[in-house]
Amino acid sequence: MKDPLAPDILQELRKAHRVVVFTGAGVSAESGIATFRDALTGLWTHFRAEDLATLEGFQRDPELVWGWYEARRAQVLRAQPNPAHHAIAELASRLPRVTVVTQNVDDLHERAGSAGVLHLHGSLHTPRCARCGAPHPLPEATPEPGGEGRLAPPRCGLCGGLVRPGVVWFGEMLPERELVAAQKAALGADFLLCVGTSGVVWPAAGIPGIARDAGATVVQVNADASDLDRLCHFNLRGPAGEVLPALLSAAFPGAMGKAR
Ligand code: BJW
Ligand code: ZN
Repeated sequence: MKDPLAPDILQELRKAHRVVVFTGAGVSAESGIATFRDALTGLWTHFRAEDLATLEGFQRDPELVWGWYEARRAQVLRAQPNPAHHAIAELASRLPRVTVVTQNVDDLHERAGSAGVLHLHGSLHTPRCARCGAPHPLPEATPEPGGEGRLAPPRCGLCGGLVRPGVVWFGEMLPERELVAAQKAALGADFLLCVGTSGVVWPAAGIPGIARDAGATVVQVNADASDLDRLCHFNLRGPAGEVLPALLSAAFPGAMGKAR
């Protein structure tokens, strides 16, 4: 554990030219979006990933899966970016090149002002046909799920197939463009900031290691211990919405004027 204001972290951050910010569910936790593996509140503590986050689960019970994802999309639409998202967006205005790589399926980084975010696990906002792959734009308003949160998925206008959430489920390949771009950014990074991820889901979990092996300084911000603790040069323990603004304003006096 290191003090976020430790001079060595600040110096490394100030002199960085190519920064990667690698985020997971913890960055959105203070916006009221549940994480996956936190002991009491994590989604996988209450729901079975095999039923809800696999293609087989969707094929078995499309109404259960579509209803669950639409409820989560509705929650994200009501949520607001928190100071962690704002600090990450502001970092891009302080340093030459900042690439945000997220495992999250929400759009809170974009709504905080981050551009060119690489979404390794897709998005709740880009559903597509499960049969032909055609995108299927949805209205902003989400229909009310019926009993037990079930909801019939829409049908594709082109082929009549069922529309599925635009996220990456277990056993599915990550989007190639995003994964390659993220790995390339990690290879070229001199500083990688890892925020709010347990680091257990692959291949995304390999991103910090790629940066570290290529010589980058790797700093983790996490409320708890994670699988990435040993890999990181510095571990900052605490809520991202507090630690990141503190880190930013210590590194760049005057930063976070509005958001803190
Ligand atoms: C805070 C905080 C605060 C809280 N401030 N911090 C065995 C070994 C290795 C790999 C495998 C294996 N068996 C199977 C695999 C592959 C599998 C995998 O990795 N499984 C592991 C779980 C074992 N991976 C895949 O299947 C991937 N595809 C793939 O490998 O393709 C190739 C292939 C194809 C076919 C056959 C074989 C290989 C796809 C992975 C897709 C993951 N999808 C999900 C769901 C997305 C849709 C949805 O949203 O429903 O992605 S799972 C879920 O986990 C989601 C997340 O993006 C992902 C990562 O979770 P994340 O973000 O780290 O959240 P948490 O909850 O785990 O952690 C939160 C952290 O925040 C914690 O550390 C807290 O402490 C912290 N925190 N509050 C700061 N306020
Ligand atoms: Zn179709």
